This record gives sequence, structure tokens and C-alpha cells, in this order.
Amino acid sequence: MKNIKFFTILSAAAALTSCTGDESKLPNIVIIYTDDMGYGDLNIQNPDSKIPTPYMDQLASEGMRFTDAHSSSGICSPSRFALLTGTYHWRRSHGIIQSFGKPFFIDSDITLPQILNENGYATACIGKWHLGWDWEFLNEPTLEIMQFGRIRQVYQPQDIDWSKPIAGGPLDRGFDYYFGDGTINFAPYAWIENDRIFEAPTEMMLLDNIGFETKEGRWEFRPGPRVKGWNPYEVLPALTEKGVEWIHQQDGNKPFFLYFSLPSPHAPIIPNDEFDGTSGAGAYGDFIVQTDWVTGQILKALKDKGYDDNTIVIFTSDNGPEQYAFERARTYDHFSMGDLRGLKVDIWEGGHRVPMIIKWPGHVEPGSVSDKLISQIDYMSTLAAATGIKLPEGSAPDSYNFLPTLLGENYDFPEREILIHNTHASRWAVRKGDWLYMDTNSGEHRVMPEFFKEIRGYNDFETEGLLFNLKDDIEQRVNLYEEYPEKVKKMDRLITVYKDQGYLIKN
Ligand SMILES: [Ca+2]
Repeated sequence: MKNIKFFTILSAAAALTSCTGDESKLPNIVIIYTDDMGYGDLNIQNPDSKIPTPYMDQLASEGMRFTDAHSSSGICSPSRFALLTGTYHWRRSHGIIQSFGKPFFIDSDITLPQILNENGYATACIGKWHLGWDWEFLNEPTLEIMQFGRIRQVYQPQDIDWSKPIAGGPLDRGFDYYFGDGTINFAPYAWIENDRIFEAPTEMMLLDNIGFETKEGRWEFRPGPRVKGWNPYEVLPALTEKGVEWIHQQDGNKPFFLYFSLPSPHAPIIPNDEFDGTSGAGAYGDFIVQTDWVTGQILKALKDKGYDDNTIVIFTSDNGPEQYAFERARTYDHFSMGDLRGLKVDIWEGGHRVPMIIKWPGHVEPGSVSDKLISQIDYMSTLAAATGIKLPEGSAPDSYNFLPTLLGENYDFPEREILIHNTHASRWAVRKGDWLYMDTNSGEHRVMPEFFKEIRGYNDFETEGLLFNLKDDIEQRVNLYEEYPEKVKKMDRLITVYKDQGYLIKN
């Protein structure tokens, strides 16, 4: 990686500061959020994996691994909004934020970083944001480009005032600090620190001048302004360096919350050269190996500074694996979705059942595994409970506190009994106990190729809706819709009730 001159903030004073890891202090919180990493990409929960993930596996051996944990959506922005607000994304919106798109949030939203910040936490978001900003436009987009079969109105460098602070981003949602490139495959292709563009873009990233080869899949870049010399291969190393640096800057007098949001293993699949060939699953596998290494660097920084004993580390992914996973299964015999049906965007389990590990030394049993139904939406209530923070009235309406499960306490009923699954507005599913109902005859949004159906032996279904018992049928092969008409009716009604109600009933 090229030398990037502004990664030198780490001061001698910060480096010399030590921390005792005093247990009486509020715990630090680090969320490591991978992008499009599948359930079966976490080596420890896929016996047939072709990808080593030693750092993530080590984390699992030190914390609790959840086998029935879910993102709110099968795509990026909505899952991120849900995690940060304890609110189902579909109460607000279903889609992703496009280049220069408006914030997913409204200003009255109460966020996890905000409540932590108000209770004394230093808070940082480093990496992928993908939740929108209010950019200072000088005029409408001045370029029209055809991409993915439709005409796009595209901003050029001269259409935006790069000198102004960018409102509506992480700093307006409770973070003290932001560093990242927004979204790796969306313009602007530039570094943003706090609410400022570090260097103004002066040229256009177009499909014929990207200047780099992807190692798997296709380029996913949307055309738009970029900084001269922008190199996407530098993004992941730069974010890693910055994440480690920010942890080292904490002086131990104040608890901290780091939301470390990786651009990997999302496409473009661009592992750095030193990771080439480190997996048995092609470049994607190598990208996971790098993602694993990055995770290890963040964990190492916590250990090096003595914060490890008093830090809650949450590791998870924003949705299931991208469509390249079908071909990868055929070529490398590696199933990124594990045994689950479907992948990213689907409301099949593969779209939203994601890797999840939580480590909290002295509180969470090392090497434990939980099959409790939980969602990333639940982090807000759970972390509030873990830190003794009272959530403001009306905040985190869909968030359950699963702290008892984390602490290994006996609990007569599940913290979360019901979970709604949704990506686009056209298909809905509801989970209650072992039962899963879908109001559609297929959970797929990405069309599953015939060769993959053959590999897995999947059949299509003819009924109007679908009903599965996941306890016996995690692969969603046996449709019980016609056998349990009363259950179908009740569960269908549940979707309407919880949509209309505006919140879930909490225990
Ligand atoms: Ca994603």
C-alpha cells in the first residue's frame, strides 16, 4: 500500500498512555461489521469450509457464537439503520442509499452511538457508512450514463461544493469521529474524515477508466467523482490502520464505542496481493482471509492497550453472501451460505441469518454457543442493559434485551419470540419459535441458477405461502403450508399486526 500521509495522527502521548482494564468501569464496545459475509464463511460453523478464519474462530472460542442470529434486511443500508436504531428498517424504507443519496435517518431518530455518547462514551464510526449524507449540490447532475440496463443521472466533480461540511452523516447520528470512504463502490471515491472531504475529487470514475482489475466477480463501481489516483485496493488497509490507531488514541479514562464497518467481503472482491491463494475458495476466499486478518488486528489493538478484559466485542455481517456464491459452490465446493437456502436480498434464511459472535470477558462464557433467536436490532436494548443506560422513551421500538442469554442466565421464555424477515416490500416472512411462515411461494429475489438447484436438490413450491419448521428443516425444503392451515392463518396475521402496531411486545 502506498504511504498515505495523513495516517500519522497517533501521538507519542497516546502511545504511552496505559489502561488498567478496571472492571468497575463501563465496558468499551466494539462492533466489527462485515459486508455480505455468509453464514458458511465463518469457518468454525461450517465443517466443509474452504476458507480458514483463525482470528474469528479464536474470537468465537473466547465468546458466545449465535447460530440463529439475523440482520434486519438482506441488503446493506437497511440492516445498518436497524442495527444503529433498534428499529426494523421497513418502518422507514426498504432500499439502499445510492451515491450522494439522502440520509436513511430522520433527525428525531435516537441511535445507539447517540445514547452511548450522551452517557460518556467516545464514539467512532470507521469504514463503510452507506446511510446517506446531505451533500452541498451546486446544480442537478450533469451527466447521463447507462449502467445495469438503465439510464443514471450522474454527478460530476463540478456539481458539488466539496469545501462545505457534509451534514446528516455519522457526526449527526451520535458519532464523535468518522473516517472512511463512505461506500467502496459508490461515489465519491474519496476519503472523508468527520464531515469533511479530505481531498476534493477532480475526475470521474467511469466504467472504462477504473484502472484496476477485480480478482473475482465483476466491478460493482457506480460512476461518479473520484480523487486523482484513487486506488480501491488501499481502502481496506487504510481502514484497518485507522481503526487500530483510534483504539490506541483512547486514554482509558473514558469508555469508547467503535463501530468498525468493513467494506469486505462485498464486491469488488479485491484482496491485497499478499492474501492471494491463502484460501481454497478463490479470490473471495482470500478476501475473507484478509477480513479475518483485519478482525485480528482490531482485537490485537484491544489487547495491546489492555482494553481486552473490559470490552464487549460483537462480530457480525449485514446480510448474506452475494450471488457469486452460487458459482463459488460449483467451482470450489465452498458454500458461503452454509446449509441455508438462498443468499443476499432473499428472505430465505441465507439472506439474513448471519455469523454472530459476542465476547465479553468475565461475563460471557468462553466458547459457548447459543441457538436463541436474536437480531441485530436487539443490540441497542442489550447494550443499554449491559451498560446500565436507560433508553429514552420511544427509542429502539423493536429491540429486545438478550442480556440474560449473553450472561448464561436461566430464562423461562425467549427474549425474542417473534422476528419479521423482509428485504423488499413485496415479500415478508415471520418467525415464531421454530416456525417460519412466508407470505409468498418463494423466498428468492436473486434467481437461483438451475445448476445450483441441482447441486442442492431444491424443488420449487406451488402453494400461495410457505411454512417451515426450522428445528427439523433449517434448509427450508419441506413445505408444511397445507398441513397446518390454522398456523398459516395466525402467522400471516402476525405480519400485519406487527407492521401496523409500530413496535413489538416486549417481555
Ligand atoms: Ca451488505
